[in-house]
Parts: sequence; C-alpha cells; structure tokens
Amino acid sequence: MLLFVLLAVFTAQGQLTPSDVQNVTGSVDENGVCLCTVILPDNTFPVHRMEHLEVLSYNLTISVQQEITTIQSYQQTLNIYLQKITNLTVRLEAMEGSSYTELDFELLKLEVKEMETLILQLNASMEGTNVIVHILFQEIRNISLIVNQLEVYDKNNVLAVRREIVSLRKRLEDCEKNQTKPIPPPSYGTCDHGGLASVGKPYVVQLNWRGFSYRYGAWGKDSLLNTSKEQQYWVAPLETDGRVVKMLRVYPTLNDLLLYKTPTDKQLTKHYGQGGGMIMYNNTLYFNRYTNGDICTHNVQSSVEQCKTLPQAVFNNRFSYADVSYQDIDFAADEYGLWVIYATEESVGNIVIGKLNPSSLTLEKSWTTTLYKRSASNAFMICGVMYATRSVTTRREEIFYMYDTNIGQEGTLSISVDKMMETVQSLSYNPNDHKLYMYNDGYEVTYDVNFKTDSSKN
Ligand SMILES: [Ca+2]
Repeated sequence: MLLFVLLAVFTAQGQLTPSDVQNVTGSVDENGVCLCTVILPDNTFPVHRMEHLEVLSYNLTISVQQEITTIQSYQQTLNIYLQKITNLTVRLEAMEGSSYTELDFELLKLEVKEMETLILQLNASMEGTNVIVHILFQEIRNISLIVNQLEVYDKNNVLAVRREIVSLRKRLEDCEKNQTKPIPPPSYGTCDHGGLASVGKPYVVQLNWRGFSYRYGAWGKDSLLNTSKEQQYWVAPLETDGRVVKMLRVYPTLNDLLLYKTPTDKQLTKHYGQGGGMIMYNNTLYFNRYTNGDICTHNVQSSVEQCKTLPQAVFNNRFSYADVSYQDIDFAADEYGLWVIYATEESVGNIVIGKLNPSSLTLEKSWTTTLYKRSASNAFMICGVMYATRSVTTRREEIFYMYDTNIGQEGTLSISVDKMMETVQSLSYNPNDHKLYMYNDGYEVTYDVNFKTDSSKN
C-alpha cells in the first residue's frame, strides 16, 4: 500500500528505473495514517528542467512544422515563378530570333539602300524631271531615316516599316514598268513621238505686271511654228471682273519681261475680248469677242482687227471650264496650226475641237468629243491631240483626257501637273519650245513637256 503511493508519486514526477524502488519500514499513528521515512539522495532528479526541456521540445516541434509548411508554400510560389521565367525566356528567344535582331536591321538598311540606288538609276534614265520618282525618292529617304532611328530607339515598329517598304517597292516596280524609255527630245515642229509622256515641274516666271489682284488672264509667246517673233512675250490680264480683256502688253525679250522693261501696250479699242482663252499666233492676238459668239483678231504690228462668228459656239459663260468663268472659247496652237476649243448646244456642252483657218477665221474641220467642257479645268493641243486637265487638289492638276483628231479617237490618261496657285486661269502649248504656258492666279508659269517614243503611240 505504501509502496504504491510512492510509485504513484514518482510516476507523476517523471521517469523511474527499477533501482529507484526500495522497501522501507513504516508505522501507523493514532489516527490510523501510515507513516514512513524515505531518505532521498543529495543529487535529486531535475524534474523541473526536464519539464522545461519538454516544453521547449514541444515548441520547437511546432516551429519546425511551421517552417516546413512555409518552405512548402515557398516552393509552390517558386514553381510558379519558375514557370513564368521559362515562358519569358521562350518569348524573348522568339523575339530575338525573328524581327528584332541586329541582323534584321542590317538587312532592312540593305533593302533601303538597294531601293535608293534603284530609284537614282531610274531617275537618271528618265527624261526630264519625273514627279512620281521624285516623291518615291523622298519617301525612301524618309524610310532610311526612320530605320536608323528605330535601331537606336523603338525596335517594335520594324514590322510597320517593313510593310511600308513592301508598298514602296511595289510602287517603284509599277513606276519602272510605266517609265518611258529615254529618247532624245523630238525636233521642234515635228510629231515624231508617241504623244505626251509627262510634264515637268512648274517654273514661275513672274507675277503679271498689273499685280496680284489681276488673277485672271493669259500669257505666252507667239504660237505660230517658226514664228519670226520667237523672243517676244505677251501678257494679257483680264480686268478684275474676270471677264473683260481691254489691253495686252508685249515684251521684246525674256529679260524685258522679267524686268518689266520696254513694254508695248496694245489697247483693244474696237472690240473688247472676253475670257482667258486667247493666244498669240503670227503676232496676232486671237480672242473671243466680249458678250458675243464671234472670234476676233488683233494684229500687234498693224492694230488691224477682224471678227467672225464661230458657228453654233455658245458664249457668255454658258459652257466655260470648271474653275474659270467666260472661257467658252479657248484658242490653241500646235505643230499643225490654229485650233479652237469650245462647246455647242448641239454637243450638249461637250467639247468641240475646231481646226481654224488663221486668215479667214473659218472652220476647216471639227470633232465633237464626249468630254463635258465644264468638267475640265482647261485644254491644249499638241500634234493634233487635245489634252484636257482637271483639278485634283489646290496644288495639283491632272491631264486626264485626250482626243486625237488624227484618228478621231479619245482616251484617258493620268499625268500630274503641279501648280503654285489654286486655279488654272489659262493653259496653252507652244510648239516652238515644247512648253506649256499657264496663267496661274496672276502668276506666269511654264512647264517643259516630255514625249513618249513613237512605238508607244496611243
Ligand atoms: Ca487652253
């Protein structure tokens, strides 16, 4: 019984070995309670330290478990990041491997360089200035600059530039296909060519002598082939109403024109003119008579005037051109002689081309086209072919229609004509110098024209 108590006490205190149990002699007091004396050794078992250790161990186990959980969580996160990094690497490799490498830029630059060379050759092989080639050249230069910038800064636009290059290359190829073979310019007065090929850049000679407010009118040189007045220039601004012609000025040379020097003023005293359709032919001004369907002449030398009715021609702004008023009757001259471009009620406003006898002012022959006169901005003749223009923008005209009186056939074409001012007030060709003369809102402008080879004749 007593032994049991001791055992129970020790069991509650800690671990016991068999040597820890021994028999002792006890006694019972007057109250019947068992008493015994136990002599414990000096080095008692450190039960409290054991307890502390147990607590520490327990806590440590918990901490380790927590750490293991945390590490497992880190591992999962790390796995996710590893996956992301792997994906990024794949994408980077793909990007490096496709359009954005140094090598690619070098190839791009090579392509641009190649096109630059091509267009320089094209430009050199073409006769005169070609507007389309010039524009293409500028665009290629721009692309070249962009590629250089991109290489330094933003490489991601390489694809856009590449698309642009493809488009440019296509246009260049088209241009090459359409380009005319370089031919020596035909002799003045001959028609040994295949018709109009292109028109050069505008050359602004000067503002008319009456000033900017005289924006309507006409000017040029004598259009009679091999005229004796080849050096002479004439300028005839309309009054500011854009309708009446009262005078013209003649300069003996280009220098005189440029310096407004030694002019001869001629007054149209008997009959005023109407509209800017006039030309000088054999030192005689041909013009539409004011408020009338007559065509009249005024000889610069003798001041002799004569008039004759142009049969059926409408007048007084009935069928003028698209952007100008009172140019119902437009004179023209070419290698074949004198022409008149007009419309009639019978032609329902479509252009009629008349071959005019310069002396008698009678019609030798006429051709009716299908081009509504008011849809064209102006017209002129070269080698019996009428070419008509229309406005494309405020800075560009297009020669878009032709009628060949040699064969009685019409056709369409597209030749750009740059202009400095918005409205073509008049436009004529001169067979003596292969130039177009434009009165462009008061400015006197010339253009060189280029011809196709005879084999490509329309
Ligand atoms: Ca004209």
